[in-house]
Amino acid sequence: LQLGTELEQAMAGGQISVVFQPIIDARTSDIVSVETLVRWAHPRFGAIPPDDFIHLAEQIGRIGPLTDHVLDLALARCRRWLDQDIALSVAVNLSARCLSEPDLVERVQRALRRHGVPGELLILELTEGSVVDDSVRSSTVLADLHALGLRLSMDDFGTGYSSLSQLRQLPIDEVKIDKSFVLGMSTSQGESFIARSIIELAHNLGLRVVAEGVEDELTRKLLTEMGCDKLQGFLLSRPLPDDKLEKWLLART
Ligand code: G
Ligand code: G
Ligand code: MN
Ligand code: NA
Repeated sequence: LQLGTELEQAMAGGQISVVFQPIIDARTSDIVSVETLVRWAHPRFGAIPPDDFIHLAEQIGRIGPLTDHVLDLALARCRRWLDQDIALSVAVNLSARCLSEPDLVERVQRALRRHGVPGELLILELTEGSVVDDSVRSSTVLADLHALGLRLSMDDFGTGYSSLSQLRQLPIDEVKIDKSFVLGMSTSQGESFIARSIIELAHNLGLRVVAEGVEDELTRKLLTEMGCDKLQGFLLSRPLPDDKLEKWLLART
């Protein structure tokens, strides 16, 4: 819990940064968006994995400020890309707890305004668990976020408990097939079958599909043949710091 008190300081002191992982259109290979992933470079402990400190931030009630910080870094970059005539959507992960913060919608709206980024360029990634929560389902938070023009993406899809009727009723725009299924596709028929089923199901509900964890050409080929809309994974690119992403973008145009 010592780390918890250091978190605030870490944000102010620039120890918390973000990297961006490209997401490409499966058919054209054009880059369509990037997923923002938070990093903590601790002066004594080195790189602390996000899974560790996000959990910690949730426990000590500081996930709100951390999310705002990440959103701020992501939208600042997005604005700079816009200034270079690059209209790249940016995805930010929301932890389950964020959805029950009463001022979330207002904070997201303010952040978009502050950076002059249209809502259309922001994607919020939600976990299945968070939208299954009764209080979230019965609230208008998802609809209110959607009304800002941004897109909602269901992350880690296939691992949680969201039902078909929820997918249909909630204002979700896309699903991300969990990497546990995608990683096994080149060696296991079972995983391929799951991926194919998710794609078909999502398309029937009018949703786009992103596959994460694409690590090899065979998987890329299979997913593209199945009609998967977008691809993300180490085969295409690892998460990159801003300057490396810019080089990656330049090298592809
Ligand atoms: O970044 P990495 O590649 O190690 O991600 C590990 C986990 O941490 C993933 O589940 C990812 O969704 C989560 N994660 C990364 N950045 C953020 C963030 O800014 N907010 C939240 N809530 N989760 C994040
Ligand atoms: O939970 P979420 O989907 O937001 O997490 C994204 C996580 O997936 C990050 O930790 C990111 O580094 C990781 N990731 C992205 N692409 C790949 C990949 O091709 N293979 C594996 N094993 N992990 C990946
Ligand atoms: Mn994600
Ligand atoms: Na995921």
